[in-house]
Amino acid sequence: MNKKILNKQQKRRIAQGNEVARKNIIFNDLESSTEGLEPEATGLVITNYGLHILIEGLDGAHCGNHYRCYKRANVPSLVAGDLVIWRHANPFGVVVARKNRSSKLARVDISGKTKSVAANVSQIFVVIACAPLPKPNLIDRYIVAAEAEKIVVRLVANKMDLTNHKNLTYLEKVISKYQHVGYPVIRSSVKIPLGINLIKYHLRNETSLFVGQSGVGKSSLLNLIEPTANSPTRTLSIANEQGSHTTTASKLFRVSSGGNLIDSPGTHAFSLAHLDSRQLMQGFKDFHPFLGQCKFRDCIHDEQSGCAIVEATKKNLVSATRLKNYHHIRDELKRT
Ligand SMILES: Nc1nc2c(ncn2[C@@H]2O[C@H](COP(=O)(O)OP(=O)(O)OP(=O)(O)O)[C@@H](O)[C@H]2O)c(=O)[nH]1
Ligand SMILES: [Mg+2]
Ligand SMILES: [Zn+2]
Repeated sequence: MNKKILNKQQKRRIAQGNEVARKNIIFNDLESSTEGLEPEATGLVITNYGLHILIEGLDGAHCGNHYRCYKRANVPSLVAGDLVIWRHANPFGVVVARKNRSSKLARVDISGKTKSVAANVSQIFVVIACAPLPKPNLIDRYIVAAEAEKIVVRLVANKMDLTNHKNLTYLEKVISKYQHVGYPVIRSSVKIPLGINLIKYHLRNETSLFVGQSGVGKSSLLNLIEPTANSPTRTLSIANEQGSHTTTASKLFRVSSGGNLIDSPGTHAFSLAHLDSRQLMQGFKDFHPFLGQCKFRDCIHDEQSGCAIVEATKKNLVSATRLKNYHHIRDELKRT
């Protein structure tokens, strides 16, 4: 067994920035050695930097402090909000286990792998704005991902100071659609400011997650809610009014007025291919009163005659856009 976690040569190679060598050295040592490691303790994942993980110690002398850690190879993937068992060491601690998750908000990435955005989240705030204008298809996807995990959903309509006659009409149409389904909407602005105390109020005693298109102002809201967060923000591209993916990894912040808030990177797409059709329907709770009323038991709720949900769209009881989004998402689910 190695006496030291890292010898001089290994430290020099790491200092030279050889990332592959660094990963191999650390991993080999982690798997083979326990020397220099303090006893097991609990920790909270603040963020996953890829090569290492930033955790907050939750007990003993390490309580409230942040530590960089590697994880043992047998530990499943870690994301902001995960609770872990770890062992302190210098310069890197070691995560030895991940605790069971009460929830995980996940999507499928380009390579087809299910990727968690955050863990142990109790509510999500879907942030929308008048610039960039909201995409209802994306909003519905966040909602489905949250409802599948029984996570409370709230919407935040940010940048209210930038509304004009044209974009306000569209924004209010979107807002009323989701209010009709039963989702609360907070109107906010970082510049005026507006709605910040209401968001803070709902953050207390919860672990919350900000999701939304790039550039809607998630990190700006976070910085106003918790100035010590100091999360990077960036101006929208003037050419297309799109954000530039300023936040690159989900990161958890302790809010001094109460609660944990996880800021996540903006997305232009959010694939839900990992869900099954039952979970998908869970995300469309405005359809539920009509289920069982379709003419055919195996109704796929499209234009076929006798579909009670289609009929409901004609009476404006259900949004036709939501039904269209339901079909979009259903078409990409794995066959279950
Ligand atoms: N006028 C106005 N501008 C805002 C408001 N909130 C954010 N912004 C601006 O919008 C731009 C994008 O804000 P960010 O906070 O970086 O957006 P984000 O949602 O975190 O973006 P990603 O990290 O890329 O997902 C910045 O230039 C902010 O200053 C607001 O309420 N009003
Ligand atoms: Mg951001
Ligand atoms: Zn039907």
